[in-house]
Amino acid sequence: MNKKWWHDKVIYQIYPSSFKDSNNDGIGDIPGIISKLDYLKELGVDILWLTPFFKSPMVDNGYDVADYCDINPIFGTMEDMDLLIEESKKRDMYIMIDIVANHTSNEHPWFKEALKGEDNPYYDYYIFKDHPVNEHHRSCFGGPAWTYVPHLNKYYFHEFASEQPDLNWNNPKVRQEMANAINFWMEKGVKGIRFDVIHMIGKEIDNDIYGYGPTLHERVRELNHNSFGKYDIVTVGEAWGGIQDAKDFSLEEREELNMTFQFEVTSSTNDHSRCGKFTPKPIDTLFAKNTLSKYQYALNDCSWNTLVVENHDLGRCINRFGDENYREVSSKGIALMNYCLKGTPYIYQGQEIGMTNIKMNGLEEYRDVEVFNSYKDLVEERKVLTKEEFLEGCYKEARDNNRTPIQWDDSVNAGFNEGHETWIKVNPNYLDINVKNQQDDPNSILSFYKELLRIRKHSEYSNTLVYGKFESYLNENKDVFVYTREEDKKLCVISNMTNKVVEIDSPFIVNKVILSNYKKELNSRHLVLEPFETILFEVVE
Ligand code: ISL
Ligand code: CA
Repeated sequence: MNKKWWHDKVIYQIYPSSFKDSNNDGIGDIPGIISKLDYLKELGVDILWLTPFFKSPMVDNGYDVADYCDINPIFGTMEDMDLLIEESKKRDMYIMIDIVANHTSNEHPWFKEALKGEDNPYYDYYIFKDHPVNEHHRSCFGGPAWTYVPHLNKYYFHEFASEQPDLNWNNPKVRQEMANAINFWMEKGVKGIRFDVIHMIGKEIDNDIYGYGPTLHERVRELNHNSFGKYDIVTVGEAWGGIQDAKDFSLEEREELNMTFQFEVTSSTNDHSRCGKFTPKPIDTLFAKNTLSKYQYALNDCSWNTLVVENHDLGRCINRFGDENYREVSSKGIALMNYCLKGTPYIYQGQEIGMTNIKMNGLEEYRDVEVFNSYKDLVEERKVLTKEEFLEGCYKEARDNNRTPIQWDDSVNAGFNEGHETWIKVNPNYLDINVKNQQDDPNSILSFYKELLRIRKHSEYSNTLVYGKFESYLNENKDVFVYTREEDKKLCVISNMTNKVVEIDSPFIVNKVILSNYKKELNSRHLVLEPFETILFEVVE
């Protein structure tokens, strides 16, 4: 595996509408992001992944794109974006965009043209049929995946909301349009791309194949060759697959992407035999640690991992892997356990101050199309969940948990704006949990993140943490994750992943502690670990 400029970089995910509102219209914006670049620099992150900021009616908060080369006016202007790219670069930071290649908005001019009829050149940009190929195939947000267009007497396919028609990737013009859009951003100096549901662009609709269709890898490679592959950027695919899929996307010689997200651990808290994320279950720590190990071993020498515990679609990591009663230690422990693994750390906005899920007062306070479509589907139509069960599921897993405004300080609206309306509720716990509180406190979660990133990037341990070989220990222990990283130095992480006190015999004497979420004097193999206690130390025996 050849070394790359991005191997030691840390990626920070920004959800623009919830980051910082500069003009008090209730929605975060690009000038708001620019105003926080110094904060991000100080945190120690390098690449800013912005979820879609393109022109969009915002049915799915920007994942319904109406123009890939224009800015949504609620976020600002193209000049603002150029300034963001430039100001980031001045601080040695780079922008990663989020390309939604599988579908567009129904308000995209291509779809509006397509609706004019079979003779229109854009008709073939989408997937129209006389009848649904499989009328039981359900959209990812609940409800049918085929929508009838009366004036055409046809159905069109949409894997997500009906306002997100799927593109027809078998049409070479669609492939060229997407390459052109990417090249537009490459020329602007963007240095990264996250590809939304990229595993779906090889679908073979007539044979009822959606994810990982037969043409997938050929399509991704072609896109690489026609656009981003000509630039020295970093790419990550959102692809819901297993190890072989991760390799197929990311082995260097395949000339596709650099890495993919793995969701086996985060989605393991959804009961798929019932209603998925709306019927959550507690984390199985043995499964979690062994799955993380599995990906580490599989991609160790040949490819690259992503280290992710939160994003804009998942609940907060404290509520999934940690415990709100142990908010500070669990937040720090999860970070240390996860970001000392081999791969690229991804931090989701607000994670660095330990933001938590939000208790909404009923359905009205939610904003996500997935909540409303799933409610209609699961509660009203199929009646498989009661309203109470559904709301309980939302508290644990709804995407809006991660979309509440960033809590900057303890002023009205948490400093997200100057006290005007906000598009989504501010979590009332902002009085306790906010950036300002934590900035000057050396023991805060924020300070812990800064220290962790400093060690990872600018210390005598950096090379080991970036390139060191992974090995796991105590694989049968269901509570404690133990692993080493080795390359010139040997480092070990011991992480109690539970809210209980657990005793273990460590494979190595713990004495040269580098970072830990408890302040303790240690000098032994036998350890009595506090809830979520996590230790990074150098093995010197
Ligand atoms: O959160 C999910 C639904 O329960 C996921 O399955 C999600 O839909 C899936 O990860 C795809 O996500 C991406 O594409 C969606 C968009 O809504 C998500 O925000 C995005 O991350 C459609 O573009
Ligand atoms: Ca605004």
